[in-house]
Amino acid sequence: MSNDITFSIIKPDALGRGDAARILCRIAEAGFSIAALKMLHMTKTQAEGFYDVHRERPFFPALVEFMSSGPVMVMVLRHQNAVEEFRHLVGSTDPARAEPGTIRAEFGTDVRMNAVHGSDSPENALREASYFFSSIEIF
Ligand code: FUP
Repeated sequence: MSNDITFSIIKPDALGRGDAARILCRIAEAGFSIAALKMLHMTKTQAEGFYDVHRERPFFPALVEFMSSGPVMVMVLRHQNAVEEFRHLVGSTDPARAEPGTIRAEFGTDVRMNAVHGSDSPENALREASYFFSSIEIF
């Protein structure tokens, strides 16, 4: 399995505050290149599909509500060992526990409104990238 791509979302909290450009800068400075990028506003059904693995979790309804509450930026990023490198850059799920200097520590509010998504495995990176992009849209 190729491990040179990961999938990310700049979530509605960060986009709504106008932090997207600064987050993209942080991503570029960390050496990631953008293989695909677009802005969209997910429907509830699309957000439910994206987070299908969390369907039984108690936080699922609020997560879907939040992720469909405003526009997001979805992107595919390239880097050697992309999934792991990006999760280091993003930090822990809860911004209060995220390491200083990580994107979530700087831009996240709480465990739900945590500014960015990053895939947790190469398999999920491919699945998530293909949820939003066709193969001819990934460079
Ligand atoms: P992460 O891989 O760090 O994005 O975290 P998870 O896969 O565990 O969770 C996915 C998303 O569910 C998080 F980004 C935010 C949301 N979530 C909550 O809203 N509440 C929780 O208690 C845990 C996760």
